[in-house]
Amino acid sequence: MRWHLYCRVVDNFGDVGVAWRLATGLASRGEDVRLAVDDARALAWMAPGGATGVEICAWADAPGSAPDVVLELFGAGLPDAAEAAACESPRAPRVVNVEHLSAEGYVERSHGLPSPRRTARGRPFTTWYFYPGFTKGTGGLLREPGLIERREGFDARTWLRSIGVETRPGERRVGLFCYPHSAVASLVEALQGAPTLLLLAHGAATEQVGAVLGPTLARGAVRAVALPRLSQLDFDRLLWSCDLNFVRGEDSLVRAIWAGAPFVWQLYIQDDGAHRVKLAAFLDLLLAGAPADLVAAVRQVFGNWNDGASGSIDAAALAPASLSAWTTHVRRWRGELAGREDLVTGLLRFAASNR
Ligand code: TRH
Repeated sequence: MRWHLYCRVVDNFGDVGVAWRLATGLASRGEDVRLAVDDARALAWMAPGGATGVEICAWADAPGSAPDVVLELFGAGLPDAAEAAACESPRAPRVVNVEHLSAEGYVERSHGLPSPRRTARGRPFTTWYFYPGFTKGTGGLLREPGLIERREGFDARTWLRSIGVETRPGERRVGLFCYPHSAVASLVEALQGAPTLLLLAHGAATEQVGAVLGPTLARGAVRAVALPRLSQLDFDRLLWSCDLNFVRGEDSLVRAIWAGAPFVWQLYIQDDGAHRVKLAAFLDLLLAGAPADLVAAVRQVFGNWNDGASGSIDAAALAPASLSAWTTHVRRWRGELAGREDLVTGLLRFAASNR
């Protein structure tokens, strides 16, 4: 099928990051994909080589050949011409709105529902909600075929050396990808209990840890390395290389789950506090069946890390013994999630149905 994807970059890297994973996921299954994006700058470092089968174009470029499926990403709208084609062309495409990821109950209730709309010229057309999610009644999570196997066969030390990072025996590795105003001073303190290499994602993590540690990027048991912007494939490898990952937003959360190591998730802050509800729903799913002491530790770390710069990170939760129990639990949950249908497979089925 021919797919036209439309992505508007509202903020940060998650919008285009998810759009790119979707586009390449579809293309790798033999689909013909055109990705229209209003700001493609991040793709230059996220996907420097592009991908076979994916054409990137500007937001308002004429649609050209008629698509079978139009994907509106995150409810950010469609260009007028794409909307018009959705109801005026003789063979109207199916329009699917791929929404944000959440563990909240509305996701299962809303997934797959139609939404009647009107074009700029008042013509009616229908879009269909497709909600990514963690449970069976949702659209699932992005997971390429063979991903877990590739992760398990991965040699972290060799890869880190290839990007100029030398590891030391007995040193745990912690990845940090976070928003500005994070509790990095408290985190550096909490990590003092064991030799630690802190691997800093380009941007806010590097800036904040640099301000705390100064130019040596070291204090006590903690040393840090500032990384350049990585391609999306290498960003995954970074997560695979760490014993603990701090991630933010949506896409890196999913990738941290597949990495199979403990992770702490920082949510994109919403003015109305909706991110707190979203966090609570996620923790309920993540921690179902976990031992009580682990539940308490993980809830505390996630909660405090989402309190911004004033958050206080509990050293005991990050101690090796706690991380070991945490790893066991995360891997069990990963196995459960990896047993479900992945998002691209579900989307292909959804797009082909009711046509
Ligand atoms: O950048 P984010 O904070 O994006 C956010 C969220 O998606 C949020 O839900 C959305 O509403 C908001 O943007 C507008 O975090 P996220 O989702 O993890 O996206 C980061 C992307 O950047 C991800 O695809 C991985 C990629 N990345 C790289 O490819 N290389 C890098 O070096 C880094 C640091 C990130």
